[in-house]
Amino acid sequence: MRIDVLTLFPEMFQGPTNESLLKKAQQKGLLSLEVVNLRDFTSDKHKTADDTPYGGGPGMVMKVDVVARALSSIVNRPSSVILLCPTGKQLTQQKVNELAKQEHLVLLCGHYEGVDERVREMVDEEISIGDYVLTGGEIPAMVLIDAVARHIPGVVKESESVKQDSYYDGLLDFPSYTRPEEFSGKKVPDVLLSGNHAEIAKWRREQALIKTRQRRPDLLAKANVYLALLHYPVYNKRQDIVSTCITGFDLHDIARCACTFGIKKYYVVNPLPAQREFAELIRSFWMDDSSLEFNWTRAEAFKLISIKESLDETIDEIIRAEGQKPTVVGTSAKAVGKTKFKDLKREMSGAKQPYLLVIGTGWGIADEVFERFDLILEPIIGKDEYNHLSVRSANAIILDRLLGR
Ligand code: 4G3
Repeated sequence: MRIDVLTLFPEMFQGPTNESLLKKAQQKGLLSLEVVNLRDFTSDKHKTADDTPYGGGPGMVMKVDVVARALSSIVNRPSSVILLCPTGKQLTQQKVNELAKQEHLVLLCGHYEGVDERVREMVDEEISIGDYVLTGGEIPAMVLIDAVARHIPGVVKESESVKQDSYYDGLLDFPSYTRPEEFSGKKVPDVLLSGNHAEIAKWRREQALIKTRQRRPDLLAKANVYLALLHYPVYNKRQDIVSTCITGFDLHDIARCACTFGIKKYYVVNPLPAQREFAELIRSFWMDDSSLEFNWTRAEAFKLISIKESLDETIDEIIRAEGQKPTVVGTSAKAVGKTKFKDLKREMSGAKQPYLLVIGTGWGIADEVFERFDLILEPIIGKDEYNHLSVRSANAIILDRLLGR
């Protein structure tokens, strides 16, 4: 990976990037770090890189022309130009993992009170390392370099150790111990000395969960996902657009699956009034007082069901509940979707924003609905071309891939 840093203070990078793992990464040729002095791109004899703000006020602003010349001096189009500034999007482990996949990054370190607003149009993204102000973007750039470099294959000795990091799988680290076995009366937990690897793995996972629940319950917050079972407009066998019937199986099985995976609401979408009445009847039957007592797990699942006339009405209800439009995710058995399950899983687990997963009945969702989708999931592929899962089975697989542990 290549990283170019544009800064007014290149000396600041001397120490931190020339020790330990970052030094080794560069020696091994895994990381090529180029620190460029912005002052070399000034145009007057005083080498002025900053100036007073138009409109008055305290502080200095970094000049746009200096930054522009420095950026155009970089050969090979970089994958991403990043400005480190307090108003950027916060750097997270997820973001680090994304950046680590890129070939070439350019990091622009703002200084003083900031940069000329027109600089922001020249960068691909703005990143902040946290909600506080520093004297410059240099330390944030070093933080980013360090975090990203750990993910270049070969930099950290055991790639397993990166996978065990805090945040990697959304949990904090489990506790670690090394010799001595007893220190000031405090002993290492017996299970770690047992040699039973299965027991040790189980204990570590439990401890990570306990610690995360205590210290960072926000990390365990569930993804914000809604589900819609669409009965119209869908195709029949002859490619006519039809409305399909609501089935008892789909109400029961998908509701229980939705409940198991923490779906917020399961919308059953059908424009036919008689069909909706039928679904309401089944719903109220399984949710009356005696059922609640007799089979509360089923009643619990049925609470998730909401019967709607159209996809529009469904999306409107989510907007009203969440205060924002959900990302609408389509599914199809045909190879039209390009979004990988594991990518969407990652995206959803960190996100606060709502998602609406749309699953279709009949012979597939009509083409006109696909324009409404922000993303379309890749199809589920079995052993060969035979690809006729029931919507209940497909839903179970999809929810497990996206929301299962
Ligand atoms: C204002 C980044 C200040 C605008 C930079 C650069 C904090 C962070 C600066 C600008 C910074 C951070 C320099 N302070 N939280 N100061 O990542 O472009």
